Amino acid sequence: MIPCDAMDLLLTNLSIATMAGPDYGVVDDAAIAIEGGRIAWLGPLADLPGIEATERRSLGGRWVTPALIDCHTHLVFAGDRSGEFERRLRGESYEDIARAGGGIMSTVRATRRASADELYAAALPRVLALQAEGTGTIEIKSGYGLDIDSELKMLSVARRLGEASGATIRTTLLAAHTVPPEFADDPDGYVDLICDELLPEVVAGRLADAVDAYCESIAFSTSQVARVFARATELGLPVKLHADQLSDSGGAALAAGFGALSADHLEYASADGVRSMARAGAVAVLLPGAFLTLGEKQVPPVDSLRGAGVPMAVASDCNPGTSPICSIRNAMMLAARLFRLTPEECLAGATREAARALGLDDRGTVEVGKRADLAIWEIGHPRELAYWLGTPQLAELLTDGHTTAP
Ligand code: DI6
Ligand code: FE
Repeated sequence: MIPCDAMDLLLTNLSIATMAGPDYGVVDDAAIAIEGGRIAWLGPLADLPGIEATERRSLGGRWVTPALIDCHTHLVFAGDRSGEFERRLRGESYEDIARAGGGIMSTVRATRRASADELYAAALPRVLALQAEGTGTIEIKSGYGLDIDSELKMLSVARRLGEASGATIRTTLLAAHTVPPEFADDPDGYVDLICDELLPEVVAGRLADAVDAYCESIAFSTSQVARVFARATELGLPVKLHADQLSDSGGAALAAGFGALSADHLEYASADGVRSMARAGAVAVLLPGAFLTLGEKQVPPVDSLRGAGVPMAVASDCNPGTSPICSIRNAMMLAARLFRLTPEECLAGATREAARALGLDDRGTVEVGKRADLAIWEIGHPRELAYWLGTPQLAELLTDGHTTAP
């Protein structure tokens, strides 16, 4: 459709990987018109209708993709777990360290002690690092508080990070991350607290956009997760799940049964779990940073997921225990090398499918009507985005049509 109003911004002399069609949805020699923070027109420059624009910019042949989306992070936390990494390198397992009071609980102790301002100051550089490499939308989970006040504190800090940075922050309540020591003898009592007190408060304060849980032998059983998910659903919040990371706990099928937005990790997901996800339209969020850091051997069933038509997202899982990687670009390269995703699947996984994993249908591709969340790159081809490791290639990040980085 040819717009008749004046545009805010007209970008010319660029190539687009729209991610809205096969082969990256490439449009060469293109132009993009932005109006009111939305994409109003795009196509070959030769087809550009006579457009009035407040600002016109030539991008000198650079590539434009949807802004990246990191759909699974735990980047609000305090403390340091590098000592645990050393212990694991010497042979101790993640589960043994967790059972001995380390692991997630180590970060919980530090996060409970930290003030909201301290948490905010520690997390802001992580948000800025993601933005600096082209990320416009970041999901942040709670889960290192594990009591009402500390979980609310984490979610409020996450909301504040969005206001300050210009990134869209989507928050997820992960109170069912591990059983806190106060409930060591009564894990179901902790699940009651989540369902009866915490979830209603979070909903009343509009502090979370979704609810997650950690379904694993060292965390919560499928029946405990089901209680949390039933309550979240009743209160109108979508769910997602840390599923089948260290063992086949039936997590993928459980998530699918609740119509989850996504099931994440999935190294040990069964064939049945994959089929249920395909039927439910749940996204598989793959987290190669955790796989690498834990020295895992079993890769997620990527061929089955692909064959069944399950959309695959890729995320950093930025957290101090299992994925000390504050980079979606690095996660993309690792997904290609370790999980054998194609570079195109990696880029789709950090844009289109990541948007879907967050339930956001207004971004993730470059199409008319979508938000003008665009990353502009110094690259020769979009496959390079899943090829270079730790190499800055971002020229500019636009969110809502405005420059957000560098
Ligand atoms: N995501 C998680 O929530 C757990 N593993 C993962 O990949 C635990 C994170 C942690 O150890 O702090
Ligand atoms: Fe995680």
